[in-house]
Amino acid sequence: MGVIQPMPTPGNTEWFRADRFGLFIHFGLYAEAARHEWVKSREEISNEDYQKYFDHFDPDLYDPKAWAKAAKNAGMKYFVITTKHHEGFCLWDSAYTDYKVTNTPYGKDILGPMVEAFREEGLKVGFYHSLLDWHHPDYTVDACHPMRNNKEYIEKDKERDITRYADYLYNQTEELMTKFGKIDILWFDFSVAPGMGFEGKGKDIWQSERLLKMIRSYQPDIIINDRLQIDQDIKTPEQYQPREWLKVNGQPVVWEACQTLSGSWGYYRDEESWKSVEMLIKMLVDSVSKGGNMILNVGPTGRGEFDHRAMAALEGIGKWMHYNSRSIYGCTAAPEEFKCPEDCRFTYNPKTNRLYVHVFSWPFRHLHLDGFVGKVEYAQLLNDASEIKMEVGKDENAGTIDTAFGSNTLSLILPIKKPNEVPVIELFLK
Ligand code: H79
Repeated sequence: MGVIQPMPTPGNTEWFRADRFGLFIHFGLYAEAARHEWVKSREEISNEDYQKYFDHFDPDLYDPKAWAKAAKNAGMKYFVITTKHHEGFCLWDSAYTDYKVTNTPYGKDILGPMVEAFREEGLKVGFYHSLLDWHHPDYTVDACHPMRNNKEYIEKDKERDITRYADYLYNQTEELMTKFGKIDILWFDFSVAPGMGFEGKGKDIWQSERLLKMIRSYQPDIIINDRLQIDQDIKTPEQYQPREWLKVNGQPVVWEACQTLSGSWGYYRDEESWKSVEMLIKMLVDSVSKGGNMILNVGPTGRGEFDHRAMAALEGIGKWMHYNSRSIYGCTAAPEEFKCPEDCRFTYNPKTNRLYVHVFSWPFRHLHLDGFVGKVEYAQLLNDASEIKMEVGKDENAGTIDTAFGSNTLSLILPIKKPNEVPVIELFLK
């Protein structure tokens, strides 16, 4: 059947396209400010004033095994951790900086134990690494920089040598690629647009070609994202759901929507915009229905824990996944010949030839599938394998179904009560 295949890429995305669901973790000094991971830029905080977060970084409750269990129970198959975010703080014992976790009151490596714990739970390992660095002495000011309005700081750009920063980026990336075993994903963030009278930063500044060559020499199959300004394995729409399978030059590509629980990525205590479990499940389903993945973020607290709101979301999704993950793993967009009814999303498993109908708005009694007559061998609710009866072109007055849909309309007879947040009907195709 006509299943869309994305364009081939340098790395190996086969497992990634089957696993579909990952956990993003944003953990750094900004967890203590607890008001967005961009707090240093948003509030234009100097290095000196930001130092208090470094001096008080002590996530005493940090238990990577608990994080890994929470991810696994939510149905996530891979994770991506911020090794360094834009603030410049490093979660591992890098040889190239003192601005790292081992020099904080916590005093221990965070990254190594995390990698180990997630691997133990069977999750694939990904590293996020910021291209921006608001702490490095050679990193010049740009439109995103916390010191973009500070004349004195900008004046010193003359003494800054961005090629030294490029070497730092290279050396640290090399550490990440060589000291933690097999790394499955490398997620760079991001190339800066010009603005406010400052130049942008892209592939020439980062020396992206050189970086990519080195990364692939150590980790040939690794999946690399698109933000070095040279497309590699995945496109990464941030905080939006694409309207259709993401395309580059008209060709469908491998893609992953990165999404938050509440808007920010770092722990934000007072944020009120937490998404419901139902919305989060729909976003995951929507991604898979368009041939993509979703990576959902948790920003742990300064104590080193997933807070109760994040845990409740993960547990809610996990409960749904327990009954319905068959419509996610190994699934992709349905062949185009199948017309999706209103308020629904299709996913399709090419290996089993089953089509999954996700009903976003539960209708009264009937779900009509146009053009499906003769194509479905059996239908059931996925969560409990209860049969869904099917009828074709019954006379409206005689009983059950509106004949206006015609004889090529297959009508599914639904229970009155919807079984869970996002019910899934499994269609065994002929
Ligand atoms: O790590 C998470 C975010 O912190 C990071 N990517 C995810 C995974 C991210 N957030 N925003 N961006 C990347 C790009 C945003 C750039 C802008 Fe701007 C910030 C546009 C507007 C505000 C730079 C600063 C340009 C204008 C002001």
